[in-house]
Amino acid sequence: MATATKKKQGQLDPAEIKAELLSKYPPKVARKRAKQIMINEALQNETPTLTANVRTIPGIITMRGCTYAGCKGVIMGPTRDIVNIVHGPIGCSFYAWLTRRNQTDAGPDGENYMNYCFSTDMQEQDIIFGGEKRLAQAIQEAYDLFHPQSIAVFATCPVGLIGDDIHTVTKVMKEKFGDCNVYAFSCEGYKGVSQSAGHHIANNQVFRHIVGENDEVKPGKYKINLLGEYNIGGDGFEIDRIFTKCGITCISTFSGNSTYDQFASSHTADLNAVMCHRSINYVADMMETKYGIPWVKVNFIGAKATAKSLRKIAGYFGDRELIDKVEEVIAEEMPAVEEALVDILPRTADKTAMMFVGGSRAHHYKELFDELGMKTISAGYEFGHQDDYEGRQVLPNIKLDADSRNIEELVVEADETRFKPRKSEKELKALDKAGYKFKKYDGLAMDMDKGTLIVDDLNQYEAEKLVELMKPDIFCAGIKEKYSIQKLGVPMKQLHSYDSGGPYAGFKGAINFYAEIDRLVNSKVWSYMKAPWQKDTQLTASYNWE
Ligand code: CFM
Repeated sequence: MATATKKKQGQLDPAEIKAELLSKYPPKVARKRAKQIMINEALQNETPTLTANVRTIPGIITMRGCTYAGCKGVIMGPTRDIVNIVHGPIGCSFYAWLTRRNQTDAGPDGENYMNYCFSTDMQEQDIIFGGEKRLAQAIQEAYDLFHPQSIAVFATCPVGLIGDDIHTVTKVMKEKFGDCNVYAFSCEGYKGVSQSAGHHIANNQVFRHIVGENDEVKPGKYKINLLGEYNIGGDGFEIDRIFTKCGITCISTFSGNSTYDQFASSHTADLNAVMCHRSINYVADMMETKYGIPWVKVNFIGAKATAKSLRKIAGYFGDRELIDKVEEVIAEEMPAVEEALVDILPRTADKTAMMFVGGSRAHHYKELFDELGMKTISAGYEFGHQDDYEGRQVLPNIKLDADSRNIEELVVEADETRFKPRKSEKELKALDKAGYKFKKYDGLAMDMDKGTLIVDDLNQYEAEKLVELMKPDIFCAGIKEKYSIQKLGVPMKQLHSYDSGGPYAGFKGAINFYAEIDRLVNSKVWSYMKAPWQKDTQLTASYNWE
């Protein structure tokens, strides 16, 4: 055992903690992992210092998911009126069915396929003789039963391995139907190193097959798209409530509670507000190039962040009417938030948190912990890229590897008739002078304190070790981590599914989150984790497995 563990808890410096995490590994693995563990300096380097978006070392129990999960589950899963058919063995569908808590509201049209699980249920004979006929049959059946506007097909690993041509099948079916847009995603689980590759594949196909399909201009004065918001636990509903109150029209959300038509007419909006940068920045960039819609980074997690994001949107349009309305809404919503904090803050202040979630939430939720007076002592992503950690200024210096090159990069050009700059050169200059930044994301590291630990693709072993060494008051990750962490006597909050809670976005969401964290970090139950004989030296006893 390394000497570091002999020191008392809380006395270890970050370098010792890093050394301790690595000490268990064989030298080659330790060298690789060392590059994915960064003692934060909060610098805005031009060249990335942390390695990310690389393969997990075989044998390590990663928290990551697969490419299919990122495409079918994350980006397309929350759409409500597109029939999403999984081409593959039933397991891939079953385990992607209703497992992410995206909420939907069917609205007046009543179309909602969220509750269904559509699968081609491939069998051995399809693997041997090919599954294209079975896929065509499944598409036909879905069309006959539901007559949806659109059907999407998702490839699972075996489909790629046997080489079914899903794109030709969907093309033929689209032509046959004439009134239903059918397209496919080559998002086999093995396509990339994580679900992040699936986001990119989904972005490409949504842009190629849906965005721009409906030129009808929708009513509304201040029209935006909200990109990278998936309505987990109703977050999107709370953001919609706030937008409506402010008079902001959301043409399309990518993709919480979204419809086919929202995507199809999203190019008519005047601003793209990007919430989760990792999962959807490709669509934002492509829409800017093709249609001239600028994008800004926003965050509706945290009351202050919500206010800041609303001001950012209002500042873009620059109309006094909207600016005043946004201020009025903030003034109306904030007292309840402050009131909640007056009660809770004394119980949460100076406590510590750790967060290891996906590719953006560790950053977003840090805002909520800041509001609770809690320090984020260690954080990281499962599948973030270097720009998500260190800011988009490192983009030109990220070295592409074979895995990244494997994912198609669409070549996009300005649309001949529909490209329309939303702001004049003069207006852009004025905005720039006022400090308004487009296409900018500073990443997680900038907001983390100096000396905190940022870890990419944290694994099961390191998670437990970190908790043991740093003893946070709360640990945030997903269901796979939940119970192993709680067995260590530390409360664990799921930030993917919210443990059935939420919403946590917007003003009302912030209040919900404060109450939830207060309940978790101040619960007495954690003090009962040790048996009496483990705490009192006068007693001797042991568990029967010892
Ligand atoms: Fe974006 Fe997400 Fe996330 Fe993500 Fe996800 Fe998710 Fe997530 Mo789970 S799109 S990167 S792939 S914010 S499902 S809604 S919680 S890992 S941090």
